[in-house]
Amino acid sequence: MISSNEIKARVIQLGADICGFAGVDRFVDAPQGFHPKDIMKECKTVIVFAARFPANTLSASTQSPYTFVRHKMVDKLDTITFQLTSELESAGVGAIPIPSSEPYDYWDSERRHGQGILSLKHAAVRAGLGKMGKNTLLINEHFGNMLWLGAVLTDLELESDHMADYEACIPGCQLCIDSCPGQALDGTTIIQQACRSHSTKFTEGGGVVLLCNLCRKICPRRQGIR
Ligand code: B12
Ligand code: SF4
Ligand code: SF4
Repeated sequence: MISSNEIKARVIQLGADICGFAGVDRFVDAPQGFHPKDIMKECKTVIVFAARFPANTLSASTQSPYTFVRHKMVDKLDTITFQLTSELESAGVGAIPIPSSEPYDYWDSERRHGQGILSLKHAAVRAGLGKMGKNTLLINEHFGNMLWLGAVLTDLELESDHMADYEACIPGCQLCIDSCPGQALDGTTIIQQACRSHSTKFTEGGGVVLLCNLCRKICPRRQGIR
C-alpha cells in the first residue's frame, strides 16, 4: 500500500513545492454539488498541492509575460495532477483529477459567474496549505499568494495535515479591496462579473491577455508572511 510520505515525495518530485492532505470530513460546509463526494462517491482524502508562481512577472511593463506564465502554471499543475492520478490508478488506488482551471460545469451567464468542480483554495485551506486573505486568494506562510493550486481526490484514507495556525491578512489591511479597479472585492467574496470585465482583454489578433492581478500584486503578503 502506498504511504502518505511516498505520495508527498512523488508530488514534490513531479514539480510541486508544497503538498497536504484533507480528509473529506473537513468539507461538511461545502455547498451542495461542490463537495468532493459529489465528484467521487468513494473519496476519503483530497490531496492538494501547489507550485510557486514566478513573481518577477508582476514587474513587467506588459501583462503578456504574466499571462504566458499563468498558462504554463496551468499546464504544470495539470500535468502533476494527471501523472499522480495515473500512478495511483496503476497502484490500484481510486483517484480522480481536479482541473487547475478549466474545464468546469457550472456557469451562470447572466452573472458571468463560474464555479470550479471543487474550489481549490477552500481545499488548500483544509489541507493545511494556508489561509484565505481578503482578496479571496490562498496565502501561504512561505509563498504568499504566488502559488498555482492542484488536487487529486482519492479513496485512500490518509491522515489530514494540521490546518495553518497563522492569520493570512495584516490586521486592518484592506489594500486589495481599496485598489480593485472593478470594486469586485468585499473582504469575503468576489463579484466575478466585475473582476472579469477588468481583468480579461480579448485582443484583435484573437488572443487573451490577463489585464489585472492587482489584488495579488499589491498584497504585502504576496510572497509570504514571515
Ligand atoms: C472561476 C475562477 C475565477 C473567477 C472567480 C474567482 C474566485 N475568487 O472565485 C475569476 C475569473 C474572477 C478569477 C480570477 C482570478 N483567479 Co481564478 N479561478 C477560478 C477557478 C477556476 C474556480 C474558483 C471558484 O470555483 N470560485 C467560485 C467560488 C468558490 O467562489 P465563491 O462564489 O466566492 O464561493 C463561495 C461559496 O460558493 C462557498 N464555497 C465554494 N466552494 C466551497 C467549498 C468549501 C469547502 C466551502 C466551505 C465553501 C465553498 O464559499 C464562498 C464564500 O461564500 C479556480 C480554480 C479552482 N477550481 O478552484 C481559479 C483560482 C481561484 N484562480 C486563481 C487566480 C490566481 C486568479 C487570479 C489572480 C487570476 C489573475 N487575474 O491574475 C484572479 C484573482 C481574483 C480574485 N481575487 O479571486 C487561483 C488562486 C490561487 C491562490 N493563491 O489562491 C485558482 C485557485 C487557480 C489555481 N489553480 O491556482 N478566477
Ligand atoms: S484581478 Fe483585478 S479586477 Fe479582479 S479582483 Fe483582483 S484587483 Fe479586482
Ligand atoms: S492586501 Fe491586505 S487585506 Fe488584502 S489579502 Fe493582502 S494582507 Fe489581506
